[in-house]
Amino acid sequence: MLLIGQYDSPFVRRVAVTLKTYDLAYEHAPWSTFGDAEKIARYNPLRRVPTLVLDDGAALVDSAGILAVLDALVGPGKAVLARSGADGVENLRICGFASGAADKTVSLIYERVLRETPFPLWVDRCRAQIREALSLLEAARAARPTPFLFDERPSHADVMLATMYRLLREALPGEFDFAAWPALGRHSELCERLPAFAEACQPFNGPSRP
Ligand SMILES: N[C@@H](CCC(=O)N[C@@H](CS)C(=O)NCC(=O)O)C(=O)O
Repeated sequence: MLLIGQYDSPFVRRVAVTLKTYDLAYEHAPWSTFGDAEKIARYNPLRRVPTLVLDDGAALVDSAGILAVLDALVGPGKAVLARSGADGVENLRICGFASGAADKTVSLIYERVLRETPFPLWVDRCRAQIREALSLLEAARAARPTPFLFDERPSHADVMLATMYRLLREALPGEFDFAAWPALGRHSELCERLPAFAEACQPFNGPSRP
């Protein structure tokens, strides 16, 4: 398998953490969505990451769909990041809000970096969406007494929470009051200590205006 994209993307990173957790071998092409767009286009006309090229040449896009394929590939016994039943619903709920906050973080980064004069209405909207989603996620994390969200082991929701939080902290450090989200800060520290997170890690290397 070939994973395309840099580890400063929370979406690429969640796929890499899953591949590593499941002991699935892969090659990594750390291509930039802007600088290496034409290389990515050979596999994915959207020129987006993550793109996961399977051994039969099929290219998968969208991290949630990629994780569903990886869970199915290893099977229920080995898909240790997946959850079922009531935990499965909560897992998807938290993944949805955390990946949505990551989407809005990426939008805000592009607005700040790529546009000569950021559009205030869009900046304010993204900031409010991120801040309020993070408050919802802070409450969800604080309400759970276990080391990770559901038990002693990380889930896909734990991974998405932590990869989103790291992007937000690194890319937009002055934009939010991170002290308002202490449970998310502790959660991030716990996840970042896991070997799979440490191996799939790079400092933020955002887009630049051509
Ligand atoms: N919903 C997608 C989001 C992926 C995404 O936003 N990727 C960004 C990098 S973090 C990207 O490819 N940006 C370039 C573009 O959208 O043109 C997923 O979960 O994989």
